[in-house]
Amino acid sequence: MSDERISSLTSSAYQQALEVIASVEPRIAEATRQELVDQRGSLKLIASENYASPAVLLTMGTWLSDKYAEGTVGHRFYAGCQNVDTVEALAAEHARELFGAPYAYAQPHSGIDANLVAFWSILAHRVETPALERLGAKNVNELTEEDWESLRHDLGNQRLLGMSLDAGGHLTHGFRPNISGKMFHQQQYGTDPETGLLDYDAVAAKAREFKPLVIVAGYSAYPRRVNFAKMREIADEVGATLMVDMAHFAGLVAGKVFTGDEDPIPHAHVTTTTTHKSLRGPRGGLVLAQEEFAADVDRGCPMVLGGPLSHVMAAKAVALAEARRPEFRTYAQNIADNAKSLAEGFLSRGARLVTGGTDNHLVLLDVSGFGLTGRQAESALLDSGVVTNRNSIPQDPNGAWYTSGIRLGTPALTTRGFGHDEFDRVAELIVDVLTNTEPGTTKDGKPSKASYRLGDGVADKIHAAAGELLDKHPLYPGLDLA
Ligand code: DSN
Repeated sequence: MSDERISSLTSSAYQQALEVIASVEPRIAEATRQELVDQRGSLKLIASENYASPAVLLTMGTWLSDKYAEGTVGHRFYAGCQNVDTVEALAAEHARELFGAPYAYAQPHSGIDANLVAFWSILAHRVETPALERLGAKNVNELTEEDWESLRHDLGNQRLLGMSLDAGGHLTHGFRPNISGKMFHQQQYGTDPETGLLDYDAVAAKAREFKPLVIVAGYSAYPRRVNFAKMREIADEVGATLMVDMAHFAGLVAGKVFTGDEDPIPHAHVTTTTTHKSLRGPRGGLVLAQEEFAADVDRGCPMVLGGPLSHVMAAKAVALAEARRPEFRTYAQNIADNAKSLAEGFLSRGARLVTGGTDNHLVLLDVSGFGLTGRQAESALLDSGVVTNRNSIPQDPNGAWYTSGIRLGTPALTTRGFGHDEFDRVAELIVDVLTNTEPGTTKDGKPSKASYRLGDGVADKIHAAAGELLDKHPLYPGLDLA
């Protein structure tokens, strides 16, 4: 079908949908319409966001949402799940084919859920199953109270080694305030203090000393590629299970930008991802696993997940089918090329980047050189129509709330068609805003980490310049909600 025909059908579908919604709660119809206006009119640089296709978005708005289907394909706790079975089986099939994974589980509602399913599948496989075999029981219901207490103690006393938050890891990789940092005894590996790069020898030394059951690799704010073959060697040496969280870079894996040692699928025992970041699907999660973990991952619902979101699984199937098309590889390569252009744009204007650059989809800009905290920079940029998020940098003196960094990613604007010149201009606009922002003071005149003063006229000037770029690359062209 032609792009014009798709736009025209999408336009009528949403005009009518919003009219129906407005007949019940007009404020929701208005907020939905306004969100499109806002996303169209700003530079979306949040590294974990994207714009899904109309086909993916439309798939989410159906009566598949009305069906309960706890369990797995062909083995549900409710009657009448034949269509959900079709949907879930197709989502899993597309995921297996796209990533070359032996097994895929499409139910997780989010990345945190996908990681919980992965953790519990590893605990089941490595701790629970051997204990049941040893005790001659089929399942935990057959255990004596005493045996159950002992198994429960073992399940709750395992070790996890993950990347620290300030080095670019995710809060679900053993960060204390998250459940992963509470259910496991956790330790964290960081990056080299000089280069900001992963030091595999240091990770190996820590693993040898700590002897974790699980090593988690993957990141949400590390601007470099990871050698997953090396991470697997480390895991094998200490008898750990390697889990990779590829939520941020799944699109680069799907698009074959990350191959060989940089492709986590053949190296990890279990790989998790979200589907809405560089993969450009609906908001949700996926777990991919080697065959030996499949049966335990399949227990995700009802072990740690509520009933599957069938409408979202359907949209995952549509997005994964899109990602299997040849043009997705071009898109993925453009994401990485554009991140390099953005990085070069900053470096050529004297800004400092963590690790000195990027070879994935994101850059981490150290804004302390502008005399600002991440929070001040984030706010000044937002005032100027540039949507980013503040982020800790390694050994951040401003902690995880105020931070010293701004994380910027290229997946969304690459979807809009931005290329090298546009990303260089984006870097120029950001440097302009930060150069013209001063830290503010608290009510009693002390230095503030939150308040700021943006120079007169800067916000309007940057809005206008951003608008010129955005107008050349319209979002959902032809979709008219007026
Ligand atoms: N919130 C996602 C991110 O921005 O990286 C990960 O949870």
